[in-house]
Amino acid sequence: MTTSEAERAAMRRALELAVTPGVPLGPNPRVGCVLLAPDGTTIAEGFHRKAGGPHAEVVALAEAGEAARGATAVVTLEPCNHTGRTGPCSEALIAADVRRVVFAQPDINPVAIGGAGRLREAGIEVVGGEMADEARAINRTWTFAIAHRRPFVTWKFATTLDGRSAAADGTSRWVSSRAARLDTHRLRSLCDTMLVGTQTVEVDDPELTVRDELDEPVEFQPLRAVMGLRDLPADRRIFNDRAETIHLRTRDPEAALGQLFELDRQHVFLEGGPTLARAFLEAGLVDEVVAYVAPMLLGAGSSAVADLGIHTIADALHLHVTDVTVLQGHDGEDTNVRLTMSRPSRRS
Ligand code: AOF
Ligand code: ZN
Repeated sequence: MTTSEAERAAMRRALELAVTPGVPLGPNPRVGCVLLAPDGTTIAEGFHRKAGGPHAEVVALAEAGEAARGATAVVTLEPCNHTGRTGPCSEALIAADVRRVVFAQPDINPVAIGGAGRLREAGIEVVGGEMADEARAINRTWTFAIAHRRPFVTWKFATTLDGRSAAADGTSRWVSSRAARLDTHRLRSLCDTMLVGTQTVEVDDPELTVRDELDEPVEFQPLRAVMGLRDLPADRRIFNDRAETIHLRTRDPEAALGQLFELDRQHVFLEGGPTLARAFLEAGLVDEVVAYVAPMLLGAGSSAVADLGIHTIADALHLHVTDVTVLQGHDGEDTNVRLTMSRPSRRS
């Protein structure tokens, strides 16, 4: 079945609504909905504000009232079919006597699936898949986490041009320029969890909060997670009251991600040291790499990742570069290059 020009325009608008600024990220997907009258004019709009709040369809139906009768609902995600934090949207659309539903991304969340089938059963025309790629892109990590039953992992590190994360004496403070540090905070704010190892907490004592240009903590703080078996001193900055913190008592990346998934976490920003990076790489649990490279040479010092046991070039881990950006600071010295790379895979 095909869609009309008015429905495609409504879908573009619904995608815009879904990413309304200020909508908190996770654990729920971003969803937008537009209700169209039979003549193609807009009756009502809605978007999902936060977990626990009404779904996009329900917001639009409430705004439309009686006018929803005979309307077409254009939604960025297949309407849900479950009673979770709120009731099923499939039933709400049926009760409102909507005639047709056009949705973008099929819902693969096991608890919510079946909306399209339920609507068809009730005699409603249903078209799925319209602009599905665009819808998936705005819920990239939600989609990944639901599909893989674990959070998406972005590993971030900063090195010199010769791949050193710290000098031989352990000092590392200025490997990242100010521009790179600000950029890191921006990327942190797009994740729901920041993960480091106990070693990093003991040695570097990072606060792991998201801060703005004035170094003030922003409103929505990701969860701070530290993994490892050893006990940590309570006075570490990660335990301050600026954000929530959890200590995962495991050294196993898969177990840590499993626990985080149980906590509804979908995007982990891995900021630990070389040992933690190695553990995740060896487990095949790094999906994206963000590297800040400083125009500096050290010639000695620790590397971004510990020994992976690769002795010959044929065994190297390969990455695909997806973005290269020069981060220019206020003076010429303050420059880093950010490289974003996708999932490494071993060449066979
Ligand atoms: C949303 N917003 O607009 C739609 C969703 O947390 P619950 O119980 O409200 O259910 C969340 C699930 O409902 C979500 O993972 C997705 O599968 C489905 N649809 N969710 O948060 C919406 N339409
Ligand atoms: Zn719903």
